[in-house]
Amino acid sequence: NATQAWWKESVVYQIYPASFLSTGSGNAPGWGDIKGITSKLDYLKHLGVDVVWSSPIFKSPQVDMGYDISDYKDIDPRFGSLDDVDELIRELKKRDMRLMVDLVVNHTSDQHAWFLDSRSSKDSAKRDWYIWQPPKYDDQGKRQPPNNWGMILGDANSAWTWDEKTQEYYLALFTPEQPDLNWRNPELREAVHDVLRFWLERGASGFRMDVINMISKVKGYPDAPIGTPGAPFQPGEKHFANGPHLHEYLREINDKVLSKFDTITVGEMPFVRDEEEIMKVVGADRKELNMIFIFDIVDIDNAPGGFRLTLHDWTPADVRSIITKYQRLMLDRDGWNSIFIENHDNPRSVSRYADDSDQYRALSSKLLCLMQTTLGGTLYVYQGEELGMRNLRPEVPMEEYIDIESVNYWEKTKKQHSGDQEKLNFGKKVLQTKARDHARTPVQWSAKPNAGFCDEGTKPWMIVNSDYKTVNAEVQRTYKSEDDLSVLQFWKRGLASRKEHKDVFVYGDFTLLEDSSENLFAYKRTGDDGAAFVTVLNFSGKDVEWNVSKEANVSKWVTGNYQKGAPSLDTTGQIKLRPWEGILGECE
Ligand code: TEU
Repeated sequence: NATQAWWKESVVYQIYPASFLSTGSGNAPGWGDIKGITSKLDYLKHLGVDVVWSSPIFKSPQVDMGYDISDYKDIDPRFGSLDDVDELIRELKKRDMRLMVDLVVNHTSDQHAWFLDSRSSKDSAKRDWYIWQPPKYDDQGKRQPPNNWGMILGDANSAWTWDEKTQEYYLALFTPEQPDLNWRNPELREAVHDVLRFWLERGASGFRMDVINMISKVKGYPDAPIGTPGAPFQPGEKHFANGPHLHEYLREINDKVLSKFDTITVGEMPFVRDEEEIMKVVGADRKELNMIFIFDIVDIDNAPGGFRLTLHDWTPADVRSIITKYQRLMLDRDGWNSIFIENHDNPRSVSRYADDSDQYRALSSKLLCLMQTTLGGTLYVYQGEELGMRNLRPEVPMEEYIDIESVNYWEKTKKQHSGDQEKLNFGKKVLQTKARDHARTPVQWSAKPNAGFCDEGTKPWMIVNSDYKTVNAEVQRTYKSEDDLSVLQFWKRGLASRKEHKDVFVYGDFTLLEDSSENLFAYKRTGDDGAAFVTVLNFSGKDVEWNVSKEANVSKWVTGNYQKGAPSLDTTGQIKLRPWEGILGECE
């Protein structure tokens, strides 16, 4: 019986600003801009969005697409200006919507004034704002980094970068251009609090906190366990994810800043699996964060102990058990969670968890919509997900994969395996399956050139998916019939129904109804006043039979992604679900 709150009921829509819509108001042709976001607020409002989270728009050399910030209080001219943000906030407020800012404070850009100062000399007043360590020497007397932690973004090189001038290494977990901040330093923490205040006072309503569980590293920087035998550098999360002072730092943020405003907060928390650790952050009584992004579902295809760009077999039953685990955990222990299966760091969900063939793309996108809109928690929709946008097509050459992680990975693969066609093909397959690029192609607004993302004569910063003539917002806005709703219209209905029955879908109890079938996921959601719904999802391209149990107690099937037919199914006994069919039933 969680207490109600606006941030629990909100639908959050994530915008990747470079790829959302280019109006030409920024200074970089072919880049999306802030005015582009503002111009689409009516579209988002009609969809059912309450909060807009934009990935970073701050000054940045854009080594990692804005996740390398060089000034937290100014806007990158590629996206526009502070005035444009003020206008965005005003226009959001007019529509009773809010802005969530992407707060990237585990690290800065190496061009941030703080880092330039820190690296200028060992005596710099900001030396201790970053993580500096003397080198180690091996048996041959060769200089080595302080430990074996590997860099996260793609090339599995050292996470430490040598600084010639001051003869020490600095820690940079993502790329050398993203040095990690030293949160042990109280002045640095103050400076971060100041950044939060700056944006809240300007009218933002909260934060998505980038890799916030990495801000506390284990003292002494011990070596990571060997996950990939033979590799010189290893994933070091054991010593930097959910480190010793994380909760202290989060509570300090709450105490000094957040508690003075009415905010929504979500922490990005890769690697964490431990339930106690999770509850310490999102437990209702903890005063840390409202909720976090748990990575189990988006990491489902990672090799155990490996980096993200690896492959691993999984089944729909794994998705079912992960979802069930967290639905129960939050209800049983009074915590709160986020629901998401897409973001800018992952492939498109329809390509990954369902079937993106022309035959099933729309249908199975709707299946994923039905699932997400009927699960408990705060719902996050990623731009283009509401259109059923899919991964880059397989014929797209590797040169079009331009994300830093993909580029580093592909360079490393070519170097290590030149001449070994099998290994090279595997590398390609990894990127075709999992590259972050898939989520970063321009949003497909229409069938016009460049999918309506930017002017016809301008080259978009990144390749447009070749399917834009059939997959775009304009065609999906046209209503054909009840039996032929587009993915966009289906999302709109799903979000509206989630709001109408929020006691059930947002706050209600969760009961798993099917846990033995290979491809079926069926659950019941029950509100405090007894209202209840049952969702049945067929995660396969085959017909599947299901026995509607007494416990389900369905009085009628109200809708489904095939539209036609669902309401005529039996409410007891054996029913048959068609390929990728999802249905929703109302209970007695
Ligand atoms: O991502 C953090 C993160 O650990 C992953 O999602 C990461 O992209 C993946 O593991 C790579 O293999 C956040 C941002 O969302 C991402 O875009 C940034 O690159 C990263 O932090 C650094 O700021």
